[in-house]
Amino acid sequence: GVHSLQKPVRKFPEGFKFGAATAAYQVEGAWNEDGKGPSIWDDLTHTDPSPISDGSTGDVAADTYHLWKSDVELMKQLGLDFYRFSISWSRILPTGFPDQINQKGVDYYDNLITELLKNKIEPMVTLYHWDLPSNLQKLGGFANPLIVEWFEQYARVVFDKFGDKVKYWITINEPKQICYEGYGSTAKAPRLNMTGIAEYICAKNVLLSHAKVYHLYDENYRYKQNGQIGISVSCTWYEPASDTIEDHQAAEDARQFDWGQYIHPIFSKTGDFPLSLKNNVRLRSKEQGFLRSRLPVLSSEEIVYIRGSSDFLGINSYTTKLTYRDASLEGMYPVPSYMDDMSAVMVKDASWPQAQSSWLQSVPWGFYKILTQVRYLYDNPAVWITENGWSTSGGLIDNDRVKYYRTYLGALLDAVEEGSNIKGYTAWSLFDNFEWMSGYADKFGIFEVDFKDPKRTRTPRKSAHVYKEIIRSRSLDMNYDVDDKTVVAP
Ligand code: PNW
Repeated sequence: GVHSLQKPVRKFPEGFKFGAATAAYQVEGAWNEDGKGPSIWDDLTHTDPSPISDGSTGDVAADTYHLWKSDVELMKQLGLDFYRFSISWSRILPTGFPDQINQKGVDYYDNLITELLKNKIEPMVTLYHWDLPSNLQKLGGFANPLIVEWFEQYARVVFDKFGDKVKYWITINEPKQICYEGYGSTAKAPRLNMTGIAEYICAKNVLLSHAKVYHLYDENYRYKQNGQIGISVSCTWYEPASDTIEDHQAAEDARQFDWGQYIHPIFSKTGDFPLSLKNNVRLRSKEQGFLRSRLPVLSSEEIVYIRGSSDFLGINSYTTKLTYRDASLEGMYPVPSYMDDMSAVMVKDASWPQAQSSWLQSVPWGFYKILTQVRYLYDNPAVWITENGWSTSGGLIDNDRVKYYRTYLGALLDAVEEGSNIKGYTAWSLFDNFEWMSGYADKFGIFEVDFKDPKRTRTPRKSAHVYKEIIRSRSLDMNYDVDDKTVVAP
């Protein structure tokens, strides 16, 4: 009868939490208001000619600096358990240093946090999502080992001001994007473009900065504030393009360079950088005439200091790439370079659904493989999915985004049912926002933002309605037709 056609409803585990995320520079605006100091993203977007593809800036963005109160009302309507946002370092410490604390900046975050808690939405706060105070970049930013102390001094101010109310902390968002894209290429500020050298120096300093702030919290704040602190790492799945040993090795190298570089030192039993990363960079450095490996050494004290320095692993995951090794392509990458050290070639599979962002294709089984691999390699750590989402060019009936969220959540449930210890899930993003070098062209919001409207009006997309229903029911109803094109939101 009819009942045999009913598919199951897949329940999320007891206590599983749903959230949505933004980051300060991408949404706040008010770039120079109320005493905020400049950051490297203010500097980059104000460069003439603009390197941003649509010439835009985050000067106003989604204007959450002014709209925070009505935004919390939207989050409440959506039923969010938590809201992940980042603090702008230079809004609190305009010079980067703690001698001047900008009270109006502190008030802004205090008001937002208080309003969230009043509405039973947990704040999950990222200390650093890429907007370094300009002064600290002049001093070298993450290429200067002193960043470890600067970051600790900033974190002390944040924990002192907000730590009684915030129970979930993320130190640093996406080390690879900071280091490789910012220091090894021109894809992110500060666009240092010194590949083969700078991203590895940055990697060591990011790991030590993270560990320093973990230990600061662990030793001086945890006993009275009782929260949890982790790091968010972006994880792409690299699938071998064929069944040859070479392609399997290329995919494994790509995974170790991409996220093992940051996860292994913190979450493995042995600590330190992954062996394949150390070997690849050391061998090539030697061939190239360097006297030491371009990958900095972690001393045994540093290895111990970094190892175990996280209460949970934040995973930001979006997509999958096919990976192969081709010896005839020797020399296709500059020497020295991160890509040459890895010696893997990445391609897209044309059959995978393509988002507005060129790097983003929908591959739910790749997300499943990431979660399974993390469970297997690092002894099943507590995991929060701190970002996952899809970009379009606009429109309110975002069926492809709905399909992406539903199929990725299905893959997450597959991993959970096999034992992965996943605590929560975060949609990127709550709002359309400033998508870095792509400006406002790539829209990730489950809420549309009208950037032509001075009021920056927000409108829920179909995906917001679907997400609301998933949160309300704490389940995925497998009878929902993911290819349903109807206009009416469920
Ligand atoms: C993240 N990848 O970056 C950032 O944390 C957000 O600020 C950004 O807006 C969002 O994703 C969308 O781009 C990415 O490896 C990091 O494919 C890594 C990848 C993609 C995006």
